Amino acid sequence: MKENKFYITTPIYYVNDKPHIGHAYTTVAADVLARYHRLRGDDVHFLTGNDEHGDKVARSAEEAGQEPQAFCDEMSAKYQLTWDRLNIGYDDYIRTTEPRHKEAVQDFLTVLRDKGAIYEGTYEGLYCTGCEKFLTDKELVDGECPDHKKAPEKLSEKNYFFKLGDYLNEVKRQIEKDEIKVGPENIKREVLGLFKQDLQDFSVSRESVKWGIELPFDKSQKTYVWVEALQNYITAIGYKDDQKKFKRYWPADVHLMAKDIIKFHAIFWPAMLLAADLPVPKQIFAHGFFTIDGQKMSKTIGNVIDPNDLVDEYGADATRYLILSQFPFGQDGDIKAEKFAEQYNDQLANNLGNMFSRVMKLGQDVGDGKGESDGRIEKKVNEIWPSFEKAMKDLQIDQGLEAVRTLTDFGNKYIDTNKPWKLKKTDPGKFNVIMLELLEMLRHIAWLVQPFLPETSDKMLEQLGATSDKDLDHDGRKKWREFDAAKMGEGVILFPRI
Ligand code: ME8
Repeated sequence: MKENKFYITTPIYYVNDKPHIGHAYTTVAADVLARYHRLRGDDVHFLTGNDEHGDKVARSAEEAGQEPQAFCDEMSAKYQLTWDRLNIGYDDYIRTTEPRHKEAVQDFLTVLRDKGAIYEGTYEGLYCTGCEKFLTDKELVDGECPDHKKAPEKLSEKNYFFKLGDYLNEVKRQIEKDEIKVGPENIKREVLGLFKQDLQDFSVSRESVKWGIELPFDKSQKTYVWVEALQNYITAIGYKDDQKKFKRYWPADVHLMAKDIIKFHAIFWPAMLLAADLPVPKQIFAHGFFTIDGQKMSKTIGNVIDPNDLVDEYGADATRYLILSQFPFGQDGDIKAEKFAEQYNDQLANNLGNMFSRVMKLGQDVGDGKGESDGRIEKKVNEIWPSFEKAMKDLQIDQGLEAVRTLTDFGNKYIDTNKPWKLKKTDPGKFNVIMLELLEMLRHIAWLVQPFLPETSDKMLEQLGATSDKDLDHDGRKKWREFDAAKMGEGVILFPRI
């Protein structure tokens, strides 16, 4: 069995609407990290899925004139199709309406109840179905939910509560000590700040909600959608029915999300796990929340970007790249859709694409006899790998991409300075050595871009005659070697200019 396991998750997305570029951002990022760890030879388990219960989904189904389950099936299929089109290589897809999830949730809740972490009470409050949560007076703006621009409903009902208070000190301690690593640093500070507020016991059930999982110890209640949703991270890996798998992958190495749902993940979820005597996640990372042209993405404004439209226009790889390279991973930012074409041309067609074409074309003329190498290309390649790997291990995806860009920029400059097309006639020995080194650099680039641009990476390796590299391990692929030009192809255009 492989030594290192790497279990990474995305949030499970609500099915009340089809996927947009925000969902794609997290999912592509998780896929890139999963692919990177697979390259390293880790035993990767990448989980994504859909959150299908609760009033919000039930109401959307009603508006669509469908039964909730049929509606969920249709919407979940849209997500899965989008992920297929973006080449998302998840290992498992969890839907909260699946029996495996429902049964495991009931087991988990029984454990919490038996351990005395759940008690009965009454809840009165203002509930926003858009957020699927009770809001405090402080959170309202002019009596309305600021996110959904709707007045919340007054609800009073019998409820079961989770004794959050019993676990807060321990969760806080673990976050402070990085036993649960919350990142990036500003989000960790924000989360620690939350402990200063009045964090109250939260309810784990709803009496009025029909579309949900029955509480195992009170059939009049459905499990609060957030409480069961968080459990997907364990129900999917066999918490109930496959202890071997569960022990193999739990705790999660990374829960990835945006900061909108960090409180649920960094405070409520570890508290529930502690109550059940289960290990807590190792790392929780919230990337930034982005706006489109300065505004929050919304159907009403009409600025929602459908990732499928981007795939139609740019293809899967370029869309993955464009989505991820807008701003530093972990920071908020603004996306300007009209800039995509420009970025595509600048960074993919002209930079990586152009260098690949130039080197492949000139490489056709490599002959016998080699002059002396200045060693600069090999040195640069050997420098890039560690900075790339550090960035990827630290979840600095944008820095990983930056490392690749540094190398392609270096390559393009090296070609401009050394003018191999001239050397071909004046100094064939030097021409040969430079071209072989540039080709070897391309082989490294093919591996560096693999997590981001899997199709492009395959095309590059094929053209370079290096597909047998796939049989090597990570260290073998990273090793600088003498390029074998005998097997190379004639080159292809990786990114046609738009
Ligand atoms: O919250 N910028 O589901 P959801 C960046 N079902 N990321 C964005 C984004 C944006 N503008 N919009 C959405 C839920 N996202 C729950 C999760 S998990 C146990 C339950 C991404 O469909 C980002 O990952 O509202 C965010 O955290 C998630 O979509 C919210 O997805």
